[in-house]
Order: sequence, then C-alpha cells, then structure tokens
Amino acid sequence: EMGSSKGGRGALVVLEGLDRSGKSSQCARLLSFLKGKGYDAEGWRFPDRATSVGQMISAYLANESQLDDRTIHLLFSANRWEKRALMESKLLSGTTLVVDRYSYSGVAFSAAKGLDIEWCKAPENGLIAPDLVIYLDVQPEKAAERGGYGGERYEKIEFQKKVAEHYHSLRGSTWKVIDGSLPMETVEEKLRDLATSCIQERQGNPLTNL
Ligand code: DGP
Ligand code: NA
Ligand code: NA
Repeated sequence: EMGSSKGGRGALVVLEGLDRSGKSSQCARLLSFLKGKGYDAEGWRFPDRATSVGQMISAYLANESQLDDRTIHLLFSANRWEKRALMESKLLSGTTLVVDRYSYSGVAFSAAKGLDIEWCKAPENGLIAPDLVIYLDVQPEKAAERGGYGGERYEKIEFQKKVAEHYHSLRGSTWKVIDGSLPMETVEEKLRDLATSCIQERQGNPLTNL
C-alpha cells in the first residue's frame, strides 16, 4: 500500500512560512523520506525561477528591476498558472508533490504591501487546491536570527511581521501549523506524520480548485 501510484492520484502538499522559517530544508527532508518509503513524489517550489516569468520575478526579488505592486503580484500568480497543467497531470498520474510556497505566499506577501486581500486572492482562483498546507510557524525575530536574510527584497523584519499577520488570517481547514522553533528533527517527524496521513487519506478524493 506504500509507495506506488496504484489506486489513486498523488497528494498536493504545500509548505508555507516566512523567509528563513526552515521551509526549504524541511521540504527536502520530507521529500527524501517519502522517496525512501517508496512513494512516487517530487519537490516543487514557487516561484519557479527557471521559466521566463520566473526570471522576471527573480530580477525583481534581487532589486535588479522595479515593478508595480499589482504587476509583480500577477507575475507570481502567472508563474503558478504556467505550471498548473503539469501539476494536474503529475497528481493524476499518482505523483505526490511537495511544494515550497504556493498561493498563500502570493496573497500574504502582496497583502503585506497594503493591497486589498480579495484582489490578491482573485487570480489564484482555479489553481489546484492543496490537500494539505503545513505552516512552519516561526517568530519573525527568530527567523531573522537564523543566519540572517540574504538581501532579497522582502527579507526585512518589519515586512515579515506583516506577512505573518496575513498568513494567520489565511489559515483554513486544510492547514496544519507546526511550531518551527522546535528542534529540526521534531519538526521533521511532525511533517512526516502529517504528510503520510494526508497521502493515505486523500485516496479517492477528486482534485478540486482554489
Ligand atoms: P523563496 O524563493 O521561497 O525564497 O521566495 C522568494 C521570495 O518571494 C520570498 O521573500 C517570498 C516571496 N514570494 C514567494 N511567492 C510569492 C508570491 O506569490 N507573491 C509575492 N508577492 N511574494 C512571493
Ligand atoms: Na527568500
Ligand atoms: Na519558493
């Protein structure tokens, strides 16, 4: 019953959190755990900087280009839309996707700039709804201590505090919150449990849209 794609689609598991919340390394650890257990699983991340839209986003984040707040919001969304068809076919063929950031980043980061939250959510409508969203909850001050920020546009403590507030308001029924200040191994174990039960429970559930 482990591992194979037989009997159903893959699960869409999303990790969200502030910058330096430990998300990316936990995604990698979860992915290698799932693969080791024989699950058909892939790691994805948004923004996907490899596409031409992704390159525009990357330049913006590096402060190499300036874009209007709504324009960059729509580019982040477009970057998810351009991967939607592949995401759907992967899930339907039985591949579980572990995704580092998704629409919730899109809404929380843009709303933190003061954009209207409903306006921010609108372009996400119709993307595939995650089966599970795991939020790694780290205080902005603690995240900033973790080796510091890398100098990208949003990596400022006051801004991250606003992002955290907006993330909080987005929590819904598919969300699970993990205290990201716990030891890395403890966080990893909680993630494994949440992801494996999600993969087992969603068997037979159809894909739905945001
Ligand atoms: P990352 O590659 O995960 O470090 O993300 C890069 C930065 O972009 C990070 O500060 C989070 C932010 N971000 C990710 N997705 C979105 C999005 O959809 N919209 C906005 N405005 N920011 C995003
Ligand atoms: Na970052
Ligand atoms: Na990302």
